[in-house]
Amino acid sequence: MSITNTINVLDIIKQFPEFGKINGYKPITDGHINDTYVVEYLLADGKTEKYLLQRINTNVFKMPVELMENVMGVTAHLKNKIIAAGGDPMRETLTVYPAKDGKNYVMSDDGGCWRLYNFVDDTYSINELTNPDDFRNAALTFGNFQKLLADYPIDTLHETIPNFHNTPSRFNDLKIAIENNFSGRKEECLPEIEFALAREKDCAVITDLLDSGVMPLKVTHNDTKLNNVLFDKKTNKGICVVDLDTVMPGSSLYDFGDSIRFGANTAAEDEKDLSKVSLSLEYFKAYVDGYLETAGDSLTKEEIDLLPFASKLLTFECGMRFLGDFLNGDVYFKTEYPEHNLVRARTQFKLVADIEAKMDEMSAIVDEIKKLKKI
Ligand code: GN1
Ligand code: MG
Repeated sequence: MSITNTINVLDIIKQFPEFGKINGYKPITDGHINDTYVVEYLLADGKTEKYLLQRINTNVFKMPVELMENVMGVTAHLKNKIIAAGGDPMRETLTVYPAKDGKNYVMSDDGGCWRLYNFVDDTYSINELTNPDDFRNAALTFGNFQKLLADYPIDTLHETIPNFHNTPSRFNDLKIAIENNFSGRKEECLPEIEFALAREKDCAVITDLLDSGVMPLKVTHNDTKLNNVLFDKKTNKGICVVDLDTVMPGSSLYDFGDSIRFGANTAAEDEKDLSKVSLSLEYFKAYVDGYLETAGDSLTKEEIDLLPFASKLLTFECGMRFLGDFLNGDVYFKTEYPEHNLVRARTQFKLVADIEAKMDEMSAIVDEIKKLKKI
């Protein structure tokens, strides 16, 4: 269920500029965190124009004002780069429309924080791949996003969710959730708990390398789900990276691994039939190829060699988060039915097991592409 149940959305819309007569609005249900609406206006010339209204989930993003500061900074930086490259800044990144009072957001009486973006017309997003080319295009787009932000002043970014991809900290959160067992559902997920606890030694691999300075900290997206890329309807190329709430200092491996977790899974994130869940080597290869094409130059040897491991770790981390939320009583991710988080945790862990079995093949693919691209 949406968290927006008491607020009148129209009252919020009216606090943003009047682009025309409000024709109406409707919710978009993609995404597990924020509430999103498409708002349509009728313009004076009879045409219609769409905008994207979002309520930031302040239970998850506890510092929405700082978050919006990040978004403003990052989109301004991207726009400059896009213009310099001869691109279209209204299609290749998001535009925030300030409210009538000049702020980049509107606070509602219930503590909600709302913002208005442009709606990038003639694009689509993909939830389930049907061919490796689309995934390669997504990789090009996410890799390019990282490249464009490589010289962004990293110290000015607020950490919108502290320890977001700190896997040891996520492991600890899971242990606390198991101990608290607030939902009383621990008995329903004993095999999953066992699976997770057996993998503690994997958790610190990336954070240790970052902490020791062996691996560089970069400006990363941190939520590189396939459906966070908009594809152009005409060219079918990825053109715009959306969902900028978690742009923070991080590792390139987080962005790579999270993309594989979602896109290279042969089944949906919440598939109940686990026999359908596996890692597609074909899709993995397509993503490595695209990612190295745009981000390859900026990746270190350690980063490239850890691409297969990162795919496993980010999948494991997400599985732990779903499992923890199931144990906590579904307080973080939106769910559609009581076991939804457990179903999600199971797909992630099945995928982890499959990646473990395919690790050598995945490394061979990375080596092959490295050679081809002379990296
Ligand atoms: C959430 O909102 P959405 O669906 O893009 C989550 C990601 C998870 C993802 C799992 C802020 O992303 O970290 O990987 O669900 N975002 C946040 O599908 O927690
Ligand atoms: Mg998100």
